[in-house]
Amino acid sequence: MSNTSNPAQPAAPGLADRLLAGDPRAIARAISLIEDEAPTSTDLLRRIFPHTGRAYLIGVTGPPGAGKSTLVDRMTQELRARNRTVGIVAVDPTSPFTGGAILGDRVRMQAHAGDSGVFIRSMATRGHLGGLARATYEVALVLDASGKDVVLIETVGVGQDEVDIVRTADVSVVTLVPGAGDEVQALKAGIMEIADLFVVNKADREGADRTVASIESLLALEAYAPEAWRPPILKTQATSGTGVPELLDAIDRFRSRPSDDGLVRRRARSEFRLRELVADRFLDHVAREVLGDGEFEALLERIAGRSVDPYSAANDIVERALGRRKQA
Ligand SMILES: Nc1nc2c(ncn2[C@@H]2O[C@H](COP(=O)(O)OP(=O)(O)O)[C@@H](O)[C@H]2O)c(=O)[nH]1
Ligand SMILES: [Mg+2]
Repeated sequence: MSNTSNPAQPAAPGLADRLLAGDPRAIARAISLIEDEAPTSTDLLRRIFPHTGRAYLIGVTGPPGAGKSTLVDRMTQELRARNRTVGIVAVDPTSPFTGGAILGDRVRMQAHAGDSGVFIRSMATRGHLGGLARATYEVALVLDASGKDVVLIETVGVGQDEVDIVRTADVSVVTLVPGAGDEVQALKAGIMEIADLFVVNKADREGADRTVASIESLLALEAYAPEAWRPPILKTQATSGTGVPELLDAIDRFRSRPSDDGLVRRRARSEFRLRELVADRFLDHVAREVLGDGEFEALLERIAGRSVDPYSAANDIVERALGRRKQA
């Protein structure tokens, strides 16, 4: 079902060590193993996990064309100027298909080529059986283990995948552009709950202040405790870099906010991943050892036809997996 189901296959000798030493080729190899859901990737992740947790994960999300890639590039420049190393994961469904995004990414990669303090990787959005959010998180772990101080995760939109990806990060930056008033309304539900900071990019364009105002009016509806973090709204112009230092300063303030919210978030993330892994492995076990060929599919049919309810079906499967009941 996924790469995590077979922990036995050892990773290539030396790969983890080279990765931990920051070798770019080892980083690239490790990411490929994760993307391919290679059985050895689990062993690799297990080896590197004790060396992770040091990087700060910054999620940058927003609609296509908002300027996220440009912004991430500028943030990277600024972070390098501040002597921090940077890993970038761009999860952009347009990247593999549209020349524009690929070209943009190539230009970006060239801009940082030769700087061993930066590692950039675009992720395909298709074909992740274990889920895109998990693959993204695992790639972030690799970059973390390789010694990057900051990992920037660029992702498009506000679907469930993206919300899960953003939950992976320590801080989420939601990027909007002038004239996005309607968008702000539409994004309300998904985005409001995950945004730690808002960026109104393309501030050189008309209407930036109106967009700021519409985000503010949404924030005004939320009840913030006096000591709670209230998402600031920053105006940037990614093409020139205007506002980017202020954005990074705001992220630093968020990071050092006087609450244990950061720890709570990391715990929640661990819980999410652990539950997911346990569920996956259990389902794998069920598929291999408990259910007969085609039984799962047949069960789905019967549930759809209302001859079985899913609660009884699930109970039955669990009982059988635990060996408490013989197959009917
Ligand atoms: N006018 C203006 N254009 C920008 C700004 N930031 C990005 N762009 C342009 O917006 C387009 C989309 O940018 P991109 O970073 O690829 O957006 P993404 O799809 O969100 O990653 C590009 O043509 C950028 O040059 C900005 O601050 N002002
Ligand atoms: Mg982009």
